[in-house]
Amino acid sequence: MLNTPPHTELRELALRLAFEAGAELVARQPGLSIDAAGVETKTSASDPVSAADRASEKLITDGLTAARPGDGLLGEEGASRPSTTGLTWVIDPLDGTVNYLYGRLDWCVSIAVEDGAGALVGVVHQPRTGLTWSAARGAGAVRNDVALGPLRDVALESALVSTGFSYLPEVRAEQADHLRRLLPVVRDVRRGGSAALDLCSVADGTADAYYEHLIQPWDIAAGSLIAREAGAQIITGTALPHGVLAAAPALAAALVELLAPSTPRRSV
Ligand code: LIP
Repeated sequence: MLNTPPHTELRELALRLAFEAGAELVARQPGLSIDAAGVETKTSASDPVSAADRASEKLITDGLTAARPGDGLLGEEGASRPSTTGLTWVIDPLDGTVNYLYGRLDWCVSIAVEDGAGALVGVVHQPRTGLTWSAARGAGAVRNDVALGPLRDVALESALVSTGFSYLPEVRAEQADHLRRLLPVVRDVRRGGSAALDLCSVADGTADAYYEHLIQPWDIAAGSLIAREAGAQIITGTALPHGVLAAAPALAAALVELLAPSTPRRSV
């Protein structure tokens, strides 16, 4: 059995580094914009990355390496290291990149650590609002130290549903088909631009559900644990191929039935 430190030590490390990275991002944000020099694109013309993303990831991975050199790393901006301890850190150094580059407040730092059974600890920190969500597997979820859950399990017609869209144009056309089916039967839809914050909105009740197709593991690693520990069912895999859905159980079942039939296929 690997000598895994108690949740508290891992959670405190993730919180410390999320706050440090958040401060770095806040300091850099005024000098950046979506069309600033140095902002590049990744998977498509609408998928930006900046020096701020990379600086945040370096700050986090340097801190993790100093504290826990044997742990694995998986980061959105390229961090990758196999684990010798059974633990791997999954990092989105800036989730909500487009929002960040437009000078908006709705972006965050997302850090999770996983073992063989999935996420063990998750932290999502939104510097511009001072909100921080965190959870440890089996130990519940909090937002700024206030315990989260249980969730309202509302019917479809009363559900406020968050979602997001791929950066790939061909996938977006298919995702629009989902929206066409969803809009007439739910209370309303929100598109926030950060999967991590969307998952935390389910955890704290500021949304009833979140789903998205073709999302990346670093976008959802921490937020999925936080939502689950607040009482949400997290559906991925065969029930929702290439996607993730978080909601209270009955609502989750109703949404999967509505969404699963036509699932966007990965772009070839
Ligand atoms: C974002 C996700 C969001 C998705 C966006 C984008 P990024 O991640 O958090 O849910 O809809 O298209 O992928 O690019 O800001 O790290």
